[in-house]
Amino acid sequence: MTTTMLSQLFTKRSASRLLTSGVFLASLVMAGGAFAEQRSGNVYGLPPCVTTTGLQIDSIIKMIFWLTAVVFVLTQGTYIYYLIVYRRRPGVSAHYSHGNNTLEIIWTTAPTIIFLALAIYSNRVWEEIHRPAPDNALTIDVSSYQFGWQMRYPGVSGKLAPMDVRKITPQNPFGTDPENPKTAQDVISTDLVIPVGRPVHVLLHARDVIHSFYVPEFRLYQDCVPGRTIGWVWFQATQTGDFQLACNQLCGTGHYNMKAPIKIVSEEEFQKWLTPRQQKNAGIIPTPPSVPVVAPSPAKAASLTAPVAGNKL
Ligand SMILES: [Cu+2]
Repeated sequence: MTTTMLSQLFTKRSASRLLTSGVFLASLVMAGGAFAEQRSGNVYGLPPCVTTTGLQIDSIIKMIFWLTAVVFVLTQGTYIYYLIVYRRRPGVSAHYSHGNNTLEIIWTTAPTIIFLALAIYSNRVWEEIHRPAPDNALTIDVSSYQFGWQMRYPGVSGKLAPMDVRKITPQNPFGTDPENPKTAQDVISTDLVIPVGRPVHVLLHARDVIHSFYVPEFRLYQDCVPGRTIGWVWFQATQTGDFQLACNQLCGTGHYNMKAPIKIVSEEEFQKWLTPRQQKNAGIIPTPPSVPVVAPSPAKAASLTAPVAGNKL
């Protein structure tokens, strides 16, 4: 690059543009920091993925990302190469091209094939995600409202009390039948506790306005619509951990604070959490331990503390 070209590049106007771009980039970096505070994992990449269907979505995202990256480098590289090699030079006259049919056919056909292949593959993943929940799925009623979430788990019967969206009122937020004995047995929670490795089927409801069930780590985003039961959503967690359910539809002044903790736990821990609540609602009083606690005799106590052959720590 010659000195004249450099001086042309850095005029007053371009300097101010550079400054604006710098401020914009700095804002992006700061916004990234704020984002990182809320989400675990890589700030500039995707958050960790903890569901089986999420992994399938990630495979599409990664495929599209790398395809786009390759095309970007190829096209922009060619563009920059031509800009430099065929720049305006004294004594060199311009060459006028009238197109090339072979090239036109190639760069029209290639993207068409790529887009069709991506559409077919994406559609296959979409169908797999939207198939009905497996029979062993745990069904949870997720109810959204301004500005919070409530979950309803099945009681001791293992089945949720039936509900009707038309019966949802402030006094009956889940739209269940008060006369049905299962209604009192349902377990209500403000946390979404789910067992790892088991399919979870969520029935999404909204009591007032449109909300959205949004968990980036599940790669899941589905609106909850008043007067409707959204029943297609199910997922299976692949690892334990604490996450956050956040509303992703601007639903009012308290929208920013409309969140609920998600706890993915082992099946054993899940039963430890759910069973006492089910028993309490069913009026079952926990029975005392059947084996009485008796202090061992001195001889027995000595045998208990003696090292056992073959036991190695
Ligand atoms: Cu909201």
